[in-house]
Amino acid sequence: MARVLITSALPYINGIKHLGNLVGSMLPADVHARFLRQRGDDVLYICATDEHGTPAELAAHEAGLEVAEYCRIQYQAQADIGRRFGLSFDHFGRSSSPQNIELTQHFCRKLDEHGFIDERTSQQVYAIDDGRYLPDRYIVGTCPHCKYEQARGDQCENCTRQLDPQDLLDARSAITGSTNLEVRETRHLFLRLDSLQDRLSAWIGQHQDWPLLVTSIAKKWLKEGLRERSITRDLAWGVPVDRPGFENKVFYVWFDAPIAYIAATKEWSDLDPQNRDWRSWWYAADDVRYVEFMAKDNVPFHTINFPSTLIGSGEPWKLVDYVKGFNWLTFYGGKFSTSQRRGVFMDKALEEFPADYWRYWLIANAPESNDSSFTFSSFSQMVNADLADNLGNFVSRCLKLTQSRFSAAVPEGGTPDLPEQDLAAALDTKIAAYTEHLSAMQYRRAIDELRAIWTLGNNYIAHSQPWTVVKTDPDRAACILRTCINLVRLYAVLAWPIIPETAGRILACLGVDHAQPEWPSLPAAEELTALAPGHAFEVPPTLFQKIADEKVAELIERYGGEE
Ligand code: B3M
Ligand code: ZN
Repeated sequence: MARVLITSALPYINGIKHLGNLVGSMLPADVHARFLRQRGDDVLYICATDEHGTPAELAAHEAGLEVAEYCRIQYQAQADIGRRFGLSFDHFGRSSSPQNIELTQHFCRKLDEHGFIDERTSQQVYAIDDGRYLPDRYIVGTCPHCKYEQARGDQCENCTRQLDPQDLLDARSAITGSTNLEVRETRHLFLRLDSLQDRLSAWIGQHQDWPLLVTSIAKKWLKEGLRERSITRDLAWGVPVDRPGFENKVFYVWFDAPIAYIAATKEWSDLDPQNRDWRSWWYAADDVRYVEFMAKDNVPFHTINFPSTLIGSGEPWKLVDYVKGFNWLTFYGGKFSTSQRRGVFMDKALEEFPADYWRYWLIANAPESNDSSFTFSSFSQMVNADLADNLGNFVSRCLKLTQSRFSAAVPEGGTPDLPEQDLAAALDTKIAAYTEHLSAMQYRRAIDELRAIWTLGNNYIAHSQPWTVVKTDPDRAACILRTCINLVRLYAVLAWPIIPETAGRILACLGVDHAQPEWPSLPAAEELTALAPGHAFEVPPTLFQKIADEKVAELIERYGGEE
């Protein structure tokens, strides 16, 4: 039994996440956690809300709430929507927890002890009327190069040039529009990534097995040469910097957010004395395999910054063993956008269709080697063909036919013959491939196999025609249907990581373990006899409703997609 620690990138607190956020981190991590638990591994899946930074402050301000209160409400909303999407976190914590404050300060102290922290004076724009320092991207003005009027203090998005706030013409606060700005001297802490470059390169070099997407980003950073990075900010909201002269400063959100993976594990550990000590997962934890899930924009922070924090501490903290990175999911080829409310968000998604419909489409179309595009017609086609026709019809057909020709129990009679042997042989190959792809976190390939496994059942029943055979040879029909009902069980067990709610419902109707069914380990021929004659079942109501073309048109209208 392996011990596997899984984390997914921490969702920002500023509002409910969209499908792009979900497929790039939490959902695939959940599939991995579920699959490994089914195989009997000791899994700990940790996530949390990322609550610091200027976006949280601004969102709270917009909502007319204190930041802490805003975060409390949004945390509840995100925890709730995660539950409703079937995300099986062992703990969903918060980066604003006391545990994270303590650990973040601890890491800074340790880094300092080992000479990896510099204190330096830098210049920062202060908005006199707003009474606060402004982060570079909250200063807007005219680009000196292309004269674009909405350029930000860190970059002009029109000509893409990198800028300093001082470069902008007619600079103003993006928050209040005030032009009453001045440049002030301010002291900050810098993490000496440059001094850690060699150790990081060596460590990245050991991980040739990671997705190319991930290693290429890390190597690009290393090649350009790491520079020291400021890890403190002049803000009121965040983890306080416990150092004389830093009373009004907090840590940069990207310094404390990854540490919150550890802190959230400590939250989990502190909650229940039954839980294993958090240190056993993170500290000198050589028996743990640690896997991270994230979208590509988060990769530098997880392959450069966070490992630097851990290595530079001089303590034996667990470094990630495998980074699963994702490209972008687009909405009709364009960007999903939280600020512009473009695309489908997790709460609205569940108002339209059950979680499993979304989980299935997203995993089947995970942006692994390329970006992938969400469209309602792709979504409806896949739900209709794969879930409603291929899986759903098979389940209800087998069970209804058995109930009407025999009774609501696995029928007795006949013995498996050539068609059953062929079926079992095909299943053995495909289940092995499916298991392999899930282990390797190759989700598109995994779903291709799962779909093919479902098709095997439909071909089998179409060729064996139990509805005709029953009239002349009831024993043979019983054998076919018994095989089919066992296939139904096998399908639900195999689909459980992807569509847990439906899989659980099917297994409940079959009267077998539906909380966390064990992964099949026997040859298919034996798996197909697991439910013995006489075992009672219930016929579930329709598992998946087909999505009609009119509904697709209506969704496009409402969500602003364009075919
Ligand atoms: N909140 C960014 C994101 O969700 C950030 C991830 C933090 S992971 C430590 O894309
Ligand atoms: Zn420009």
